[in-house]
Amino acid sequence: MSTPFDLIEPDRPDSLAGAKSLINRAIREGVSYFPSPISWRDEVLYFLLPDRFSDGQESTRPMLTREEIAELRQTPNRPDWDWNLWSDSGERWQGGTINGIRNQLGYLKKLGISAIWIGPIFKQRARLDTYHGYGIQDFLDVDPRFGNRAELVTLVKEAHDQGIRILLDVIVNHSGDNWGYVAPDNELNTAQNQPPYQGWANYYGNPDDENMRKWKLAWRDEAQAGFTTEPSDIISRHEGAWPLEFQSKDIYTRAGMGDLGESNNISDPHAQHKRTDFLALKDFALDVPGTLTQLIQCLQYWIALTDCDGFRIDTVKHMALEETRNFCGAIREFADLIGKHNFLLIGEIAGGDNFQDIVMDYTAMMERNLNAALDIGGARLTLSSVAKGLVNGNAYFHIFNQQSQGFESHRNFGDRHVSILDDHDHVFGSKIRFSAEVPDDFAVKDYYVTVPVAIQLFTLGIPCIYYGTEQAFAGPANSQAGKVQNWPGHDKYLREAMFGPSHPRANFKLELQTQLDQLDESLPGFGPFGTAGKHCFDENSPAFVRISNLCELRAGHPVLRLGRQYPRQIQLPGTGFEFPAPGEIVAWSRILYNQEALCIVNPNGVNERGGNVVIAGELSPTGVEYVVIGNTAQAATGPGYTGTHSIGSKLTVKRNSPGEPAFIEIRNVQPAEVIVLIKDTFA
Ligand SMILES: [Ca+2]
Repeated sequence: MSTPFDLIEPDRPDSLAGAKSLINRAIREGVSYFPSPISWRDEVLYFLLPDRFSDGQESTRPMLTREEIAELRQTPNRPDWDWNLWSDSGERWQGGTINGIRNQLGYLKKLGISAIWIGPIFKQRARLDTYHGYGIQDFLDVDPRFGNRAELVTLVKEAHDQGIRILLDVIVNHSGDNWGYVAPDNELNTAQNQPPYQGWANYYGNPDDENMRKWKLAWRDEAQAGFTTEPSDIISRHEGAWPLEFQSKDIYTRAGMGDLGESNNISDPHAQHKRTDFLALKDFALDVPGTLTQLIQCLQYWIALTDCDGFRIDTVKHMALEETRNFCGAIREFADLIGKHNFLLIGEIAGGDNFQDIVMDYTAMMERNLNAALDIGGARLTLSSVAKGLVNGNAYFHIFNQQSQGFESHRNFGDRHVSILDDHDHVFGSKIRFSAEVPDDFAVKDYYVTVPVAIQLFTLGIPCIYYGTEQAFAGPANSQAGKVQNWPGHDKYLREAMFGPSHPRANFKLELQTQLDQLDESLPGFGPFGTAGKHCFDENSPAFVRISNLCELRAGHPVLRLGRQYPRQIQLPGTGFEFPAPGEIVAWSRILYNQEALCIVNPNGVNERGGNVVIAGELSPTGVEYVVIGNTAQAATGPGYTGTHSIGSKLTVKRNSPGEPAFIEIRNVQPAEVIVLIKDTFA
C-alpha cells in the first residue's frame, strides 16, 4: 500500500503538469489516506501561526514561569529592556518551523486538541516580512523558513498517529506581491502597488481604454524590484510567481487598490471589494476561465501530497458566490475520491455582520459548498464581553437563534459555525488578546480566559482555540503598555512567538540563505509577555490545566458536543427566575436524547457567585440527582480542594412549589471558574 511519502519527489513541480502528475499517481497507485471524522463537531481546533509557535528548540531555553510573569507585572520599569525594540521585532520573521509544530504535538495532545489549523505554510517572497504567510509567491512549495514538503508530510503523519487532524490555510482570492503596476513610459523598476481602483470591466493594461492601455505589469525580482514583463525572463524560483501558469498576467484582475470594506452589492461578483487588490497582494481574476481551475489543481496537489484533513479558506468575502462554490465543490470531489469523505472547508468572511449574515447562515453556506464559517464578526466581541461579565449571557446565545433560519433547536447552527475568541487579526476590536484586557491586579488574570473557552467548548459549533490562549498570553503588563508603540492597535500584538526566541531571524531584506542561517542580534525575540529568550510551553499553567480538563470532559460526553442548547434562567436571592444582570453566573443546558448536561461559568473576575439554576423539569422530577462531572477550581487545586461542588458530588432537583420551574442550587462558584453537571438518565 502506497503512502503520501511515496509521492514526494526531490524538487517541487515547476508547473501544474507536474502537480497533476502527482495527483494522478496518488489515484492510480491507490495511496492510502487518513479518513475524515464523521462529524467535525466532535473536534477541538487549535489555530497557530507557524512562524510564531515553535522552532523545536525549546529544550535549549528556560521556560517562563508564572512567578516570573507575576514579577514582570509588578515591575513598571525594566532595566536593560527597550519596548520599542521588542515591538519592532514583532514585525520580523521569528523562526518558527514545521518541525517545531511536530515537536509540540504531545503538548497539544495533552491540552485536548484534536485538529490544528496551521497558518499558511506556502512559499512567500524571499525578501518581504510576510511571516504570517498570506502573501504567496510559489503555490507549489513550502516556505524554506518553515521547512520543506517532506517535513510537512511527516507532520501530518505524526499528527494522525496521535489522533490529531491538520488543516491548511489556503488563499484563493489573491497572490503575493509578485509584480507591480508600471505607469506609461516609466521604467520597470518603478513597479508600484495600489494605484487607484478601476471599476468593472476596466483594468490596468486594458487595450480598449486609452488611459489604461500603456500600463504594464512588471514581475518582481528577488529584491522586489520590477525587472521584466516577459514570463520567459523569470528564471530563479525567487523571481515572479510560481508555478509557471501563474506567470500569465491574464489571471490577475489588475484593477488596483479599492475599498476592501465597500459593502454595496455584496452579491455582485464585480463589486469593488471583490476585484480590488488586497493592499500589495494581487487579486486573482477568478472570473477569467481557467484561473480557478489552476488554483484548484494547486490545492488538490497539497491534499494528495500531505494527507491534510481540511482547509481554512482566506478572504472568502472577496470571492464571488459561484467562485467559492466551484472551488469548494472541486476540492470536495477530489477529497471524496481519495477517501476523505468529510474534508473540512471553513470560510473566513471578514467585514462584520453585514457580510457574516450573508454567509454565516445555514443555506448560504450550503450554497457555497462550505462546511462552516469562522465566527469573527460581532459574535467574537460578544463572546469576549459575556465572558468578562460585561453583558448578559443571553447576548451570546441569542446569536444562535438569530441564525437558525427556522431550523430551531434541533438544527440550530451546530457544525456550521466555528467559534473564535482571539485570532491573529481581530478584524473588530482592539488588537490585543482577551487576557491582555484583564487588570493586572485580578487574582484570576492567569486563567480568566477559561470562561470564554468553556463557552466555546460547550456551546453549539466547532470550538477553535488560538495558540497562547492556554497560557493566558497578555503581552506587557498594564503598567507598561503605555510605553509600547501602537499598543493596542497593531496585529503583531496578537502574534507573540510562543517559543521565546532570543533574537528574530536575520533581516528579511538580506538574502534568504542569510535569513535561514543567522539571527538579527540587534533585536530581541518577540517572546510572550514582553520577553525574549524564554519559551512558554507550560503544561502546568493555570489556564492550561483548566482548559485541558474541559477538553477532556467534552471528549468524554457526546451531550456536550452534540446536544440541543438552552440558556437557563437563574433565581438569585430576592428575585424570580430570570436571566440575571451582567456579572452573575451564566448557565446553559445541552440536551441529547433525554440526557441533560448543565454548564455554569462565573464570569465575575472578582467575586464568587451562585444561584438557583433552572433545568429541564419535564425530564427531571423533583428529587432526581445531578452529578458534578467538571469543576475547574478543583482540577487546578487537586486533592486539597475544599470549595463547593466537588467532582462526584450530587445536587437534588428542587421546586419552590408545584408548577414552578425545576432547579438545582449552585453556590459559591469561584471567580472565573466553571462547573459542569450531568443527569445520567441511563443509571
Ligand atoms: Ca477577489
